[in-house]
Amino acid sequence: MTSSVAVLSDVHGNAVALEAVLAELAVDPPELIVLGGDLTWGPLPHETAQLLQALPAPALLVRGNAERALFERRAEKPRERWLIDTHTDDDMAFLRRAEEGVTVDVAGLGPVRFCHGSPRSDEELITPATPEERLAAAVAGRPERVVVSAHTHLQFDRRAAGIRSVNPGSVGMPYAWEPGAYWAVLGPDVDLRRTEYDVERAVTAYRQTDDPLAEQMAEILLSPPTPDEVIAHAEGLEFSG
Ligand SMILES: [Mn+2]
Repeated sequence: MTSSVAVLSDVHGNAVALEAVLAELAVDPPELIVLGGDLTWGPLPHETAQLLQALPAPALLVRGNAERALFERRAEKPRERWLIDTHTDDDMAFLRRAEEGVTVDVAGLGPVRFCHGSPRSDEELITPATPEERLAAAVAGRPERVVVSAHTHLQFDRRAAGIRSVNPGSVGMPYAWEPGAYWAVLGPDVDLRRTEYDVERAVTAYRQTDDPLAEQMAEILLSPPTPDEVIAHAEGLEFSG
């Protein structure tokens, strides 16, 4: 039984945001950290991977669609080539610890399943508006009654389809009204967190990289899509990729 689990997902290479969350975690370390995937796929991949290798608690890694793309070394676009080239061998060795999903028995919550998109796909888009029927299909066969997903960059805590569907939001690329790094602590309840950090510093750091998408990533940080826009888009697609 684990008393407290910090969940950090979708860092997307924003080492500045991650640093702020880790500073908060260092003050009051959880028993365990679960990293929910899409960690280094962004403008500061190596800096992000280095921070993740010095966490203040033991960590389990869930594989996101971005880690899968790195492992497959798919490089059809300049951005993909840049990301593959920018990860060091050590960065890749760390990411290769990632599992498709992990289950942790959390005090007050019972067995919790952590996944990236949904238990059945790292590209499934689960939002607070996902119809109960699709949510039930997405978790079919899983015994856990609490399912923590990521991937949509939306923070929520919802009871539906006989489960508690939780998303900690995104540390480095949130789709939210308020700027900041979004994450969560589980045990004994679900505590959704937001940590303020210097977004301008992240934007400046992005613009100093050779990331072909640096400017777009900076613009998303400065004016992200609204949650309503993201929900409408995601529910239209159901699966990304
Ligand atoms: Mn993803």
